[in-house]
Amino acid sequence: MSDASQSRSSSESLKSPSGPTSAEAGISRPKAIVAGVLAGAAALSLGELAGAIGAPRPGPVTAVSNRVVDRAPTWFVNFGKSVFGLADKPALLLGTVMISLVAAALLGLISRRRPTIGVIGIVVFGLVGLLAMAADAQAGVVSGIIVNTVAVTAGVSVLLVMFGLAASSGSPTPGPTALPVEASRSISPPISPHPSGDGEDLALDMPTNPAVARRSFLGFSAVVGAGSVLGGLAARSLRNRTSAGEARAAVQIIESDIAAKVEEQVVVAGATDVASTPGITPIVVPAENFYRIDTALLVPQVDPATWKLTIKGMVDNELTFTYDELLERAETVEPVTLSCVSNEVGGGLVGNAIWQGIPLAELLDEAGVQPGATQISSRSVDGWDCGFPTEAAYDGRTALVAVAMNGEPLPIEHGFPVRLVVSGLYGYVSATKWLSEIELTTIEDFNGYWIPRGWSKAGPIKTQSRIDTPRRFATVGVGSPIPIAGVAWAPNLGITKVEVQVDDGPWLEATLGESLGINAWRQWLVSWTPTAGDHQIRVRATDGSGATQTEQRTAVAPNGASGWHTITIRT
Ligand SMILES: Nc1nc2c(c(=O)[nH]1)N[C@H]1C(S)=C(S)[C@@H](COP(=O)(O)O)O[C@H]1N2
Ligand SMILES: [Mo]
Repeated sequence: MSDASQSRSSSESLKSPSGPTSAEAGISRPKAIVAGVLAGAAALSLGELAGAIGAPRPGPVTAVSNRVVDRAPTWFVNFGKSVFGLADKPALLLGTVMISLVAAALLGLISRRRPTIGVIGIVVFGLVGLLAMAADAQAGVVSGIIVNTVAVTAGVSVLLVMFGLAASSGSPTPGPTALPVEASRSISPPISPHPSGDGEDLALDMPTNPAVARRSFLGFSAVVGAGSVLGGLAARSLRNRTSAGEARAAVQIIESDIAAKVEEQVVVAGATDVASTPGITPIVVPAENFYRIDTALLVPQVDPATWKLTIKGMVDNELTFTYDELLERAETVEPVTLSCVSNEVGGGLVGNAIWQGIPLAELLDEAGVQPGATQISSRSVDGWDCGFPTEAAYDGRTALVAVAMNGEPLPIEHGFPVRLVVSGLYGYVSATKWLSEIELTTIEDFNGYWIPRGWSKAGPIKTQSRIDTPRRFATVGVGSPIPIAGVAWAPNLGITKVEVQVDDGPWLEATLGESLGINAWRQWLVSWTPTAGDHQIRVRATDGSGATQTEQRTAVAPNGASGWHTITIRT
């Protein structure tokens, strides 16, 4: 073992502060960076893959991104939304990957003479991933340990192999004192002894010919790089191969007389002149066109066979319901217009659909709501939550534990298997998708997810109207009448009047489309003959309480935008 002792002493001398050659002894900076990045990429990729196999759970990237969303200051989240809009989720995931890879590059760089630092760094990354997954309602400690062990193992292996190859291939600017063989020993961590008796320094058989080693480094880099990208893509498609999709396809929604009657009303409403206006939004928005808003980076895949809804908190009897029990009782069918508090005046984060389910009050009564339970909080399988006054379940409005949207089982993005729909309340206080829990509490004792993030505790939907056609800045012909048309909504109150004003002209009363009830939006139409020049068109609605929507413009935060939708058109 004279070889081994020699190598030990040589690496000792290289590490000693007195040896000026030690600074040059590590592998080159570019190679250290490449090794770091690829170690990071391999770790992330295999981690995501491990998370996606079996039950699709969040991997480290998703879990860390989730924690970022949870913890980030409001301004950061708002900034992300304003820059990326509805692409904010892919942007966040990509950002997490990019930051991780930059950190991995730095790690490669600082550990270029001491791979042990790199190994420790990767383990620290793994711990961050583990903490993030442990805190994730859909991941948990066990899958966190498995997934991050896989990720760390992959990252460490790639780092060590690449450092070994880089060291054997020598530094690109080899100084007279930095002999490749010494360099290779100096950067290697104390792991299992080499079988050929090359000392404790190298774990793997590295090519000793520098040219061969250089080619191996490049080849290995290409393989790891391509493998990581493929692994990431595979993880994604595994997740998209939705496990809940098959279960959903097998679901049978009750086709009751009520459902048939509503369907008939929809057909009648869709056949009017108002509804036939080109460019107007359909009175019932197909699920695939319905806006989607939630914090879920990974749409929860809920298996309805094991899913349960629990009603707990300030109730006499805690109750649980299976999906089949709820399906059997889901006989109430109601058109309800759902709106996001973030919907700008004239915006598209609003839609009307036919919801089918069980009145919330019916289930609450079985549990027995205790006096003093002033708030109904609800939670989804991924931990998101919200709350609204208990009153809203009992004041006669439509408040459903819903299993179907437009006659079909809830689409996965819209909450399969079960969600809440409460007429007249913005989604962020009421419309929990992937519902798992309803907990009776008090107004004082609970704040939903968005409340500490700067949104109002009470979230009644503001009466609003929107011009769908003509589009803003459209050019229209002079002299022949054109339709001005759109939708207006005041869920739980209904729309009684819509008026349109062109420039400083008189308010023209619109013809209203068929009503699907006070919870549904109403289509409206005005015919107007353009004169030459630019024109401003605005709209305002009056709701069932007789109140006309205010002209005063407010921002979406903290409790919804107000003001009249106004567009400019040209001739
Ligand atoms: N689980 C869960 N449910 C949720 C949310 C969420 O982030 N997570 N967002 C709410 C918000 S803010 C809105 S506006 C509605 C949107 O429902 P939709 O995506 O079906 O249109 O869902 C609500 N339910
Ligand atoms: Mo929302």
